[in-house]
Amino acid sequence: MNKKSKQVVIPQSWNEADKQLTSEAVFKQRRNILSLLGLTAVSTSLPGAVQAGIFDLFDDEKVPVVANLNTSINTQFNGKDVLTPLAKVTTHNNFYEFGTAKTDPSENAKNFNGDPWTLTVSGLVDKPITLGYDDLYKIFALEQRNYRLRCVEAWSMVIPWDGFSLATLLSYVGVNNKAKYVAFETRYDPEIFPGQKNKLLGGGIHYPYVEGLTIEEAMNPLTFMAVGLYGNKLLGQNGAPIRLVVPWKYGFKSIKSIAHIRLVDKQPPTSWNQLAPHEYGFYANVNPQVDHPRWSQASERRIGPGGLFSTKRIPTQMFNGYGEWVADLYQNIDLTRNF
Ligand SMILES: Nc1nc2c(c(=O)[nH]1)N[C@H]1C(S)=C(S)[C@@H](COP(=O)(O)O)O[C@H]1N2
Ligand SMILES: [Mo]
Repeated sequence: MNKKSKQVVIPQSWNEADKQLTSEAVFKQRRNILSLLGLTAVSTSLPGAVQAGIFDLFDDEKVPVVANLNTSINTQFNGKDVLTPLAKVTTHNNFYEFGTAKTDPSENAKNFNGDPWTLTVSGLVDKPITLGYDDLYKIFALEQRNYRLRCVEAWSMVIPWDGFSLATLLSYVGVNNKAKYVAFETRYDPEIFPGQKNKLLGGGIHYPYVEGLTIEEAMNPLTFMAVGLYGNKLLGQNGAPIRLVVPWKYGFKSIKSIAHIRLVDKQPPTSWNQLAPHEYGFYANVNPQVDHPRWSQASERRIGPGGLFSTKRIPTQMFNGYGEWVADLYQNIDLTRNF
């Protein structure tokens, strides 16, 4: 694909000039692309992210995929943010079980799609459950939400996730009132995840990767279990078949490829906190006022079609811009000490 058509097909706000590209030629070109996909018009039955993102799929000359998950758009989260191209969402990843370089997960997860799978939900619940791979897509209605993902390393993306709220799952199993925290654990299987048996590849983390939330955080309507993105099942590198997404916290809280969820009465250990407690706390709320000991958290780079260094830094927002939903949770907490 030549440079010109690339510019044409990628809607983006990081390049103001591209906003002017609304000529008839551009329109015709879009129509041609759509008819190649068997879509003569931008169908309203397609998830919005796919409508907006369908052109992005041509970035890096990736073969486009049409949404196959039965998902409905939650328009509450369709803000002004420009979606990160699928090609970037699936090739710039942190998933240390597959290696620490950003391209390791996409390269090393090629044969991993999460099938077969077992997810257990147990502990202080009324009705513990074990879900199989197929259950993950049918037990609850799927919805699509565009969320900002802010990594503690000061880069960010905007990703249309498909899934259901964690509160829906927790309500389904029934939360015992002794439950104060929710503990999450990634599947432990060194045959699938080479980083779990090779210390260097795995970045020194003690596996399985574990994470946790307070019960109030877990029940917050923003807290999401993703089984897909851009309308398709998650690829291995993004945490197939099911991962957590907590958009107001640094990305490392959004644990991938979850095998166990346990409701507990004590604060559970979390992997990055275990590795470097002075750098990564339990809360890990996005906070431009509390710097990482080794870098500023005041701003970030939003990854665009051109990759990490193609964009200017933008200011980081308190709670990643989700304060209206979550600020209440932290009213009596000193966020400098509880970082
Ligand atoms: N099991 C597991 N989950 C993980 C990680 C990991 O290394 N292992 N990395 C985290 C980090 S640091 C980030 S920023 C996000 C990245 O998600 P993405 O690659 O799908 O964008 O996943 C998080 N979940
Ligand atoms: Mo991260």
